[in-house]
Amino acid sequence: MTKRTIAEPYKIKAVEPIKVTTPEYRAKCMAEAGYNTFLLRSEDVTIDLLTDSGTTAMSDRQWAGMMLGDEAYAGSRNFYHLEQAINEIYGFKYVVPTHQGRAAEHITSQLRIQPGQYVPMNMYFTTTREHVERAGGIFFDCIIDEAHDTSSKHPFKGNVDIAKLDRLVAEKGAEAIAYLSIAPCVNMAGGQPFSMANLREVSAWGERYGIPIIFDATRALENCYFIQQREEGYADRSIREIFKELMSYGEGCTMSSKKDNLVNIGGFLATNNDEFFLRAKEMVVVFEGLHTYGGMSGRDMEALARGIEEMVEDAHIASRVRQVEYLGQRLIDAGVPIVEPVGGHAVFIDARGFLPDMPQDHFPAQTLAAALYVDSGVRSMERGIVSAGRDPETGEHRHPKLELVRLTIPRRVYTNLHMDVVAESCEALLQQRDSIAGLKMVYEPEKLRFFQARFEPLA
Ligand code: PM9
Repeated sequence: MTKRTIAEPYKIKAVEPIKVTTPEYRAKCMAEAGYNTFLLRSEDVTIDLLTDSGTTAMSDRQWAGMMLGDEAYAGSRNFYHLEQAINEIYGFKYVVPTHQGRAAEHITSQLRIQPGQYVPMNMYFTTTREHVERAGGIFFDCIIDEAHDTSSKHPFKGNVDIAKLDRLVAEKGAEAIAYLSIAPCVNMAGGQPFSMANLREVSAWGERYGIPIIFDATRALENCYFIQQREEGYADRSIREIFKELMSYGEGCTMSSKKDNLVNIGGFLATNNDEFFLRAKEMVVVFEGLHTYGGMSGRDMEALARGIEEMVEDAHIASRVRQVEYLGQRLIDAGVPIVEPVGGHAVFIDARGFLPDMPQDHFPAQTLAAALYVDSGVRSMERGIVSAGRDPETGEHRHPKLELVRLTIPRRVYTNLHMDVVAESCEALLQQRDSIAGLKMVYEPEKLRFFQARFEPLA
């Protein structure tokens, strides 16, 4: 029997109108934004697939919680709700709230890395690597090779290659490794999960050398859904149980609550390590705010506590990932080259496959993202040479194997008819791909350049 349709497990109570625009108007907006979708005004966007970060629609229960904000400077009751939700669902003892994920990464990197130490990650993430490097650490890619191959259909492309970790220890010694930064549903690989079996091996490897795992837990829920669907022994386990098991292999995590946790702002650092917690608590007051709010208001912490409870509902996560799958399948059917299997939070178009004659130095993914916006008002994001930045030693562009356009699906925001519009626009562009010319970069910020870089058409 074919898979039965799952309807969204919610009803829509409030709507936000979308402005209707023309291709001529959008061409003008794109030129004014320097061909960078981050620099567009949101009101000029028809379907916003820039990111799933902070773009979630909150539930009525979360909005009701916003009215129960305790805005005391110290000891807000909402902090204790948040702490309890994290203790119960993540299973970590201690919580340090932060305004968003990168603040938790900053504190973790500064406290846990000695200059010159390595931090193995299952592929880089932009902000995580930046904080590791700022703390004097060295990023080491330990993801399996299949993750760099858009044609590989490996079901767990987020897996760690233990042989790569062994080689690092053999060359540099275990004391040269600060910790393992392991990300579920690896963003830059196309939202690809790791298996629980692989995580168990990584954890055993770490224990052998006394090297802890600190998760970047940003999209762990979607990873749990893939484990439930694809890994033997997990089909009858609830997402909540799988999630608890997954987190149990970590000493702690950094978290951008703007994703899994179903809120528009927030983050935290959680750990079972007493010493790390004490030092993180001391540091958070310098950079974020008191340790019982860390950059968030009481109402935001209440919405977050409630979001954490809602995120582990099986119906929610199944509907979320299956909407991403729906868009992916529409694109596959239309012949658009995408990263397969389809990831948990986004569909990634393979810009090299889409524009095979364009050199990477002409920014194919950036170009395609700009063309998609002009065609239909769909906003996407470049995840290729621009995002990869420059090598700090040579100053040259890094040339990643993956040159992707990310169509990121916000949680509980769009319907599958919106997905149809996106798929039709990609298909239309594929038919006109010979007329798409590349870009040149005319302004380049030194750090995280993809956010603010500006471009001009080459032709
Ligand atoms: N990710 C994203 O759109 C927000 C913008 S950065 C391009 O994918 C991971 C895996 C993330 C992430 C943010 C952060 C940082 C850490 N890890 O944005 O600071 O995907 O809350 O989290 C974005 P914050």
